[in-house]
Amino acid sequence: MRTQVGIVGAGPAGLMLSHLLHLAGIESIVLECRSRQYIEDRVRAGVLEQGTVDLMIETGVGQRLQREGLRHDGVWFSFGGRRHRIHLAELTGGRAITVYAQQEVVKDLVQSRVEAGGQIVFEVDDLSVHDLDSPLPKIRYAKDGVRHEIVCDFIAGCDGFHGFCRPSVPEGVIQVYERVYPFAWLGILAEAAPTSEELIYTYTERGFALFSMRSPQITRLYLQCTPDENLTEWPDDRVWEELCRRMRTQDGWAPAVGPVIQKGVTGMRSFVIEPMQFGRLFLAGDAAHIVPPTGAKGLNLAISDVRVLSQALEVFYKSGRTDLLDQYSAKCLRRIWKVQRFSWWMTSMLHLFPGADGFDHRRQLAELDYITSSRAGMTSLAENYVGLPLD
Ligand code: FAS
Ligand code: PHB
Repeated sequence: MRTQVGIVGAGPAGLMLSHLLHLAGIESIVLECRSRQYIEDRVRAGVLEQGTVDLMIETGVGQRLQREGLRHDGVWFSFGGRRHRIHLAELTGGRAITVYAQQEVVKDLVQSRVEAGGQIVFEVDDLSVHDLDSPLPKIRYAKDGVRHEIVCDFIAGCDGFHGFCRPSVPEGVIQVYERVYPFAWLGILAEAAPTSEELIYTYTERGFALFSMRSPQITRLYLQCTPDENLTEWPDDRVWEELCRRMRTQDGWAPAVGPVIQKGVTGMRSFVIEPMQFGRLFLAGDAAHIVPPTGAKGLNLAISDVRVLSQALEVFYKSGRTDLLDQYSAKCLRRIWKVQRFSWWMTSMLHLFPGADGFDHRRQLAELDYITSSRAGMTSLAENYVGLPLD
């Protein structure tokens, strides 16, 4: 088989790349090791930056997002038993976040690719990449026991953190920058109508908690736990008791309790590789970087990577110019490190670190007091939270 761009991974990065290339008249094949059902049911992120929303609408895959997405012009920070609102839209010239689940983004992109006759091969295994530093890199894989080879002009490694493409880069080429946090998030989905219309980030002496949602019927909640937390020790009523204990505010607000329909623990790390390219292999999304979810940036960063890559590939195919491809890594990394800084800062401000003492607690409270009372402080947070303007 032959294609222009071979894409490994049908997550938000791989699917959006295939969609953008299609709009530019560039052919691609997406290879995914899971089934279509699995990737469309996988619970992950839930917050879209303004730039991600605009891109989906501009490129014709935003209809359902516009109908079902929940636009939020503000976000709340709760500490000392009181909630404080940051008016995102007022502080950023009308930009906001939209709550729309990652699996819905994936469904919309798969649907659009399939309707446009795009090629997505699900349930592949034994995938490998070859001749990355040649003009014709290759992807080999098996499907239903039959081996296949795709000859490409370029390969996009969009196969996530645990994927195959990054480890395929020869030893010594990639520099890794990493921070693993000494805590994790226990997250639940619950059939309970959200009792707040906007997200609430909560700091308490018992640890962090986050109130989010997926729809007017479904609440999404997280609480800080240990990295090796044992879920069997967290029956639903204990989860609710701890969530309400951390989140309840002096004015009597608390999340509504309801049946828990999904529960999981997500580890937290900051991870970046440099460069994000080796020969004709371009890495994007979680394959190249991980952010702790406190800043709600993972999905959005994956989308901004492939926006840069698709523009560079379009210029290459239209004019033969390779300068934008050569600049891909540096251009993405400039944004990635700003987003890493914001995600690390939100994580450091809102979580309890082992060994933290009274000084740390007072300092975190002072930081929260500053960002919710200083216009300069809240503007900086708002600008980063809705998504830094694209270069
Ligand atoms: P993805 O991981 O989404 O997609 C990679 C795809 O490649 C997957 O479909 C995988 O099956 C496939 N693949 C892997 N290896 C392969 C192989 N060898 N061959 C073929 N296919 C292969 N971000 C937030 O902002 N908020 C959140 O609440 C949040 N929650 C998260 C919870 C979890 C458990 C995880 C892991 C991440 C979460 N994130 C969250 C971050 C998340 O949103 C990611 O940033 C986002 O999925 C990145 O998209 P991709 O880079 O496309 O990678
Ligand atoms: C979510 O809704 O899943 C969510 C929201 C905000 C975050 C992380 C996750 O910071």
